[in-house]
Amino acid sequence: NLSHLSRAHSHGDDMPLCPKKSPYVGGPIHVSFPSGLTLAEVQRKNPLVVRGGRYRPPDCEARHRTAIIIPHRLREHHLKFLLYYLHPFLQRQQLHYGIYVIHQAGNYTFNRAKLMNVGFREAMKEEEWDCLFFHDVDLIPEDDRNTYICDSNPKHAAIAMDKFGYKLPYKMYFGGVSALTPLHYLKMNGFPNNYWGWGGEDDDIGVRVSLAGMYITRPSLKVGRYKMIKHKLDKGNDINPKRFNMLAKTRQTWKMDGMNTAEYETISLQYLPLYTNITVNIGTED
Ligand code: BGN
Repeated sequence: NLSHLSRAHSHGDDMPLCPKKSPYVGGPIHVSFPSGLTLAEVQRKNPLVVRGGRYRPPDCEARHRTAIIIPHRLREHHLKFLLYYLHPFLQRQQLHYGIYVIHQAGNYTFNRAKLMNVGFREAMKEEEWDCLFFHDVDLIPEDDRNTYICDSNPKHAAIAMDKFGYKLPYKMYFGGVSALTPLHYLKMNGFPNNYWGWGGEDDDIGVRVSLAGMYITRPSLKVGRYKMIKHKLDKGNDINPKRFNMLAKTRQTWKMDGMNTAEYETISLQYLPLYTNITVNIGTED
């Protein structure tokens, strides 16, 4: 009789819904970056995470299904720390979740927002996620009460980052970590595809939110705290000089450029132990 083997991962109708407030959620998290940490160690610490970086609470039916989308290139070092903190954090919140890393192939200028569009489409192909967290690879949440679920409107979660003195740098800031439902995402036609290099794409996304008739919600400054892993400006992600002009035109462009025009070629899809790795060719600027 092998029935005991499948118990932990069977999700029949008999399981109770998880409580509204998880009993495992604490308060502030002390974030440090232990040297010598390996992915094998992260794996060992998260035995209930299954192939592709997916998890469901073992003893109750989750109320929320959250996909984490992480645009990435040459930041394995940051990814390791993020996974180290994020997996236990999401488990303490009793979420059904999956982590997707969207890796930009080649060495053409980085395009964070377009990678998010790829992540949205690929994640939604696989499961009925009810919330997507668009997450920079170098930001670690510092408080358990920063719940990774969606609001009735698009949520900006990274309101208080250490590099900005734990304050919002400016009122319309929408960078770092944000959370949208599939409906929010489609309503604003996703994110822009044409911001190559650093800067402005997050502001464009913030403008889209209001052009689509929505508004930005935020956790409190106490809860929406993040530590950024220190780094220099990446090679292949130079400051985008066109960002001012593009940002001035969002009102004219948002319906013509976004989820409806995101073209890319999937090079590989790997279900790794701690995350789903999707490598894509997103082309170049025309
Ligand atoms: C802003 C950038 C954002 C960036 C924040 C925080 C621009 C557009 C020109 C108005 N916006 O200045 O992309 O996330 O700083 O670093 O550069």
